[in-house]
Amino acid sequence: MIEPALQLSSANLTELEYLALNSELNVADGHARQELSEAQQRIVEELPTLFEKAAAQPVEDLERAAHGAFLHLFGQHCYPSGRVLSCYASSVAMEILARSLVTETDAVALIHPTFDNIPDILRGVGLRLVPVEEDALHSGEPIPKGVGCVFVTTPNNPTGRVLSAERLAALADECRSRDVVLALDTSFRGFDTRAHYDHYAILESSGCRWVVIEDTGKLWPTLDLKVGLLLYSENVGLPIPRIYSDILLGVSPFILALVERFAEEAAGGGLADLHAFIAGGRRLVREALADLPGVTFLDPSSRVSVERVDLGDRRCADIWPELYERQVHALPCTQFYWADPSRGEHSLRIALARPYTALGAAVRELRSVLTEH
Ligand code: EGV
Repeated sequence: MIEPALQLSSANLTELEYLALNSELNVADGHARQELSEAQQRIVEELPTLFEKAAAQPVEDLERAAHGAFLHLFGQHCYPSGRVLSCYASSVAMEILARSLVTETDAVALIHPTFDNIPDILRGVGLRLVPVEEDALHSGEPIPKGVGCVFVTTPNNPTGRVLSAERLAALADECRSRDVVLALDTSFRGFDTRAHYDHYAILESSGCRWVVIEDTGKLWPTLDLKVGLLLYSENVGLPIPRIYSDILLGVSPFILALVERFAEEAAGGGLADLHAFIAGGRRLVREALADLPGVTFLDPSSRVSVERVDLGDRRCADIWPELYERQVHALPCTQFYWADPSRGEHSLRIALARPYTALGAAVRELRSVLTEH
């Protein structure tokens, strides 16, 4: 067995998520692991028919239908339907963006904190990163000098903070006048209606150079059958389609057909049910831990499928061995603070897209560990 303390300090977040995969008390990764709703179960029962449909239809039609159903579900009506690239995952879209950016710039301003594979992918191609604090972003401080791109995760992971329409418009204007690419990762947008204003209407009318990464992977318990979407402005000036072609020919038409069906079901009421389900999980976590001395919830208005818990004086590293022993896996927030890990030392991220029984069991164990510290 690997030494737990060693794993905690040296691992990236995804490596910690691997450790959790076989545990019933896995509240680590942000993937959708709740039960299928009845309506979703019915889609799964029809998969052989869907497979046939996917095999029979031209891929172009399947792509257009899947993109439209997914993006309209969240109010994204003005997306450019001719510039949407389907990827195996949003991280693959991210890699394609990173490789494209490095052909024309050496530095990116990146939201801080955020999920660590974003800075890791950007640094992986040799880009220098300049942190932009969430507060600075939301209060409208000018973007740092010397960068070729501003990258914003909205709603952010793990904080759930959403960039408002007004701030997006101002940022897009600033990017246009300074000739900086504006890149958004909206992987968690499905959970928060405050992120359902039409981002593409704002981006397109600003005239800035922009890229958006969307993700179908966080919402529905489809066993990681999902796509990441990479959209870009006509004037983006980056070799995005060319680099896409280096990496893949396209995604499975079956998955595209599946995305369309799940999006249709969501539009017919499933999305509202999902929002209520996540809100219920969040309540469960807060009610189970609220009376513990020093414990607070850092993101009171968050609606995304993860919840940050501040541990007060306790450090993640102090409780990690005991959590590990009980097979409870949550993420330390350390690595989300990619420019200053110490700021995440006292908080944990708990994934909410789990059956209530599993979430409840994990939080009860966490409570008992926190009580002893
Ligand atoms: C989250 C992990 C990677 C990512 C997990 C995630 N994927 N590293 N390619 O999907 O919030 O737990 O986004």
